[in-house]
Amino acid sequence: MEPKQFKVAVVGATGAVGNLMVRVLEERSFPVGELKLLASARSVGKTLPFRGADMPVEELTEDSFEGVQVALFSAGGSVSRKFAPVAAGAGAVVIDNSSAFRMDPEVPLVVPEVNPQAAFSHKGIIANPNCSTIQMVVALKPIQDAVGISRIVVTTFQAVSGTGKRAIEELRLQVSDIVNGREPKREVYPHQIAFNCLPQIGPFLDSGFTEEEMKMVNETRKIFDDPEIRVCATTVRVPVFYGHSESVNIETRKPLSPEEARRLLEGAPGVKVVDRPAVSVYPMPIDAAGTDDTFVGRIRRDPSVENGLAMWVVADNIRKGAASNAVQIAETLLDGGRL
Ligand code: NAP
Ligand code: 3JN
Repeated sequence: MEPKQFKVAVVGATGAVGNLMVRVLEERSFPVGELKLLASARSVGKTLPFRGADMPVEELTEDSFEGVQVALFSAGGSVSRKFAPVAAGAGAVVIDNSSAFRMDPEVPLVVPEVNPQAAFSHKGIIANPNCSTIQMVVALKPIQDAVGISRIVVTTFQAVSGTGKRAIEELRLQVSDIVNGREPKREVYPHQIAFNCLPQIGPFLDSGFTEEEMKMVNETRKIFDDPEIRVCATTVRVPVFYGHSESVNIETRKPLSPEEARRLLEGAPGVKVVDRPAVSVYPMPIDAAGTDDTFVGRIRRDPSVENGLAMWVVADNIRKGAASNAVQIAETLLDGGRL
């Protein structure tokens, strides 16, 4: 019998994440029988390579989803809010990269290494978490399972690719302008990003936290199915192209030594422990970029609290943090016989 093939749509295919979704579908040999690349009217006439062919980009419309079985969305929240229900209504399983449905109790929020079973309860839409949440929960899952986590304090160092293709270009141009003695231009971020750090990702809320910070709090609770877990996040944009880094401090419910934590992490799916401080070996975004693993190092006791551990967690934000996680969700459905 011929293996089953699927009609797959990628919405936002010309963007930083969508482009990579197409590449990841190819790299991971997802059984794509037919591929539909969708973006705004601006992109009609463009093509993207897939399995050696140049595939045309079409304009996203209400009629785009006829016969589509899997629809990967990454064109922002307003596009998802309008078109994800249209795609689901046409019979597709939508895997949505935006925040539009993440906290909807009817929509599973899935990281395959952490809560794969949640995917099977979908009603047409599955949400992909925020990139900063994904890498943190992949690293913390084995510890949560073994001893429980009561509190997380996290500071992120987020690459510009998380803001999309215009931000990648803005950092490149600003670096080039500055090293050549020209005044840097600023369009995407509120301040110069080259040679700088911005302690703001997304709009500020009345609480003083940003939206990005609250995504980490609320999504972690939903994915771990633990409304009690306390999370305090500070999210910072740094002049790195690819790869988010995170300084993570946790308080565990039962004691866990750094050695035991390291052993648990070494056996965890999707995790690579890189932790030889004596020879300056630890995770760095330049090494994580282009991979699908979550790298953990600097594992040590946090002596400032009882049952405290500190660690450093790095992953490619648009691969594991977005495109690869979305394709892995589709693979989870496929392997579970739900496609
Ligand atoms: P990007 O590089 O700016 O790309 C945006 C994509 O959306 C482009 O393909 C664009 O098409 C398309 N688009 C915009 N408006 C559209 C419309 N009205 N109709 C159809 N297509 C439209 O952004 P990105 O970095 O890829 O991110 C896209 C979205 O993915 C974000 O807004 C966010 O919701 C999500 N995201 C999630 C994570 C995560 O943490 N999981 C990380 C990054 C991004 P054109 O090229 O034709 O304009
Ligand atoms: O800034 C980053 O590093 C990640 C950005 C994610 C993002 C950017 C624009 C809109 C999101 C997201 O996935 O949470 C959204 C959104 O859909 O709200």
